[in-house]
Amino acid sequence: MSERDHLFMARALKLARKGLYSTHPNPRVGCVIVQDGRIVGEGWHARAGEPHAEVHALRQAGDKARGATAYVTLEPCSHHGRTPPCADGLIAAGVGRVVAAMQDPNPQVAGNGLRRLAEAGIAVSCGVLESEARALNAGFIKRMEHGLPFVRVKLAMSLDGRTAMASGESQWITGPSARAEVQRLRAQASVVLSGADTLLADDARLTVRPDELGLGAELTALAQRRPPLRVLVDGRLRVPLSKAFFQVGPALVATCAAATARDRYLAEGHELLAVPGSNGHVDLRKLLLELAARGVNEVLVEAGPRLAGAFARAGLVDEYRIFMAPKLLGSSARPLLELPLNRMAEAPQLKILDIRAVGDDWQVTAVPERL
Ligand code: AOF
Ligand code: ZN
Repeated sequence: MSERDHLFMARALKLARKGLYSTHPNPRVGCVIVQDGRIVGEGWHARAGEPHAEVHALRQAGDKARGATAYVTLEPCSHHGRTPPCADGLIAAGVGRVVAAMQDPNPQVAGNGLRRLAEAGIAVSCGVLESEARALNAGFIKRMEHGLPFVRVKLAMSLDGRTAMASGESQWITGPSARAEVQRLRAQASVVLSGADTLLADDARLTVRPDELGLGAELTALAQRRPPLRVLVDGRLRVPLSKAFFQVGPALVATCAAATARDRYLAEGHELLAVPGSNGHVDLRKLLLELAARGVNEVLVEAGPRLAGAFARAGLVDEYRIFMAPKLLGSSARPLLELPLNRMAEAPQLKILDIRAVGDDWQVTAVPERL
């Protein structure tokens, strides 16, 4: 694979990233069509139900697609979903070569798109900038391969690892830049999830506020059309419907309390989902399986130490985003995670992938080491 392939695939990935806030349940995909070393068509997938990246790029390229090379960040589809197969579109346009970053993990495609192209006499290669492409669609891939969403846990802490005062007071540990970053994390998620403790303590709404996203007009408008579903884990139905969380839009409440309250939630525009559990605690894996079945790719957990700790203990966390503020909250403040451990050997091992400054705070991205 040539340097040129990398260059054009990098451009296709950049286009794909424009769909970060709007394509779910679909993956983010970008496409670049190149004739004689020049880009003649570009496209990206914006919303499920709307044309795929290849369609936009082919439209722009017109006749210049004949004999050209198409760079796509995901294997072109071969099935009739909400839209017709892109592999057929590429064949009809007469492209000479297709370069994909990765195979489509969707079992309806899974190699069939590339095979169909090859059978039509098109030169096909796959795997250019694959790890970048996989990172962009970690949620879609996890759902397709494991039937579970990608779970990202956001935590905010002081330099001494505390997350709230003993009273529960936690606003604000981090500064405005970190909070804007959290807004973008919410907007890119299919679900923003929290627990009863957090809602009762902070009166959190878990909404995306368009003016705080710091995105351009086009992406902000797209994000607004596809806000994440807000999910409350409330095993014992402790959070009253009068809370702000329930006033700002529809929500899903996962509970293991008797579902007799369903109509009361429904009347207010919310869904009550009965999930098995024990001792008033929802079985989080079962909840995630149900969310994935509904097309949820990425879940952002913004919860207190108990619920975040429960996700960690159940081995359900794919990534931590820990915002670290230049403050010391002291010894009576609350720890970041409720994770009772006695021996060093029991401590979960993480790998830090990235640390960056966000305003006056620092953002640490870490993933569990899977042994
Ligand atoms: C592509 N290019 O830009 C995207 C693809 O319901 P549909 O028709 O939108 O199909 C959705 C499926 O198509 C999705 O699950 C994934 O397998 C593939 N997405 N494929 O060739 C694109 N977004
Ligand atoms: Zn397609």
